[in-house]
Amino acid sequence: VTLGTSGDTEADAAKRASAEAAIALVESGMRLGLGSGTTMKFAVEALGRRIRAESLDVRCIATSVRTENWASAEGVQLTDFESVDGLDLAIDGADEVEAGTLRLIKGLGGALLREKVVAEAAARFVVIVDPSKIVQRLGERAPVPVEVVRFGHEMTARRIGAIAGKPVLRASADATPFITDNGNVIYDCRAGVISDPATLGVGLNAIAGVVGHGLFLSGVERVLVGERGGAVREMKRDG
Ligand code: A5P
Repeated sequence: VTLGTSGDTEADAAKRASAEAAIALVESGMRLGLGSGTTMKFAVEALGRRIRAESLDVRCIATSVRTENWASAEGVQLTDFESVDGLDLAIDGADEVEAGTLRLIKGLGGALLREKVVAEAAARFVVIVDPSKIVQRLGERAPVPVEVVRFGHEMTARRIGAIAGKPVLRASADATPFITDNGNVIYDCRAGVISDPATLGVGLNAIAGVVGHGLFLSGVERVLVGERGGAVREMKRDG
């Protein structure tokens, strides 16, 4: 379904709406974290438009090489953690958002490790999604991606499988293992609804060879959910 003159599908319209609502939070002088994924592409484009229209002074750290390329194409200035102590605001997509708790699964795009480094560096972390990402319980739909160093990854996967469900080595389109921007592989673990995400996260972090996982269990300030008609709903944590 195509809406308006922009060529957006309805899903794109929802992503674009959430992305633009997040970029409206940006102020000149901010240091920003830019996440990865198709929703973030709309955000980087919206940021580029605001920078050009308002001559905003913002410096950004991107969570993937892809996002870096989008930012450069939009004239968005990039920096690094050698030059900045922290970030004012990080904006990123998600693969699942648990209603009520705002806990996330991320990493279906493969950028989970840098995404977590950037989210933890930011004073505020805002998540942008379309309604398809909202779940009642984490694990309902998405597997948990786990980033693993290549040395001994088969052994590491056996240990992951003991606590996280069957680990499946992620493949690229040409059937070779998918390699992250950090030179690692990813195992996607699917065990259905996750009864205790905190314990699973701690357990994964304790396995040698695991460098990160896609459970983001704290730190989200708010989730901006774009609706297909272009409205944006703000989700906050219950209680
Ligand atoms: C990237 O590693 C993921 O964590 C993304 O945030 C996630 O896949 C969202 O991407 P979309 O906006 O394309 O759904």
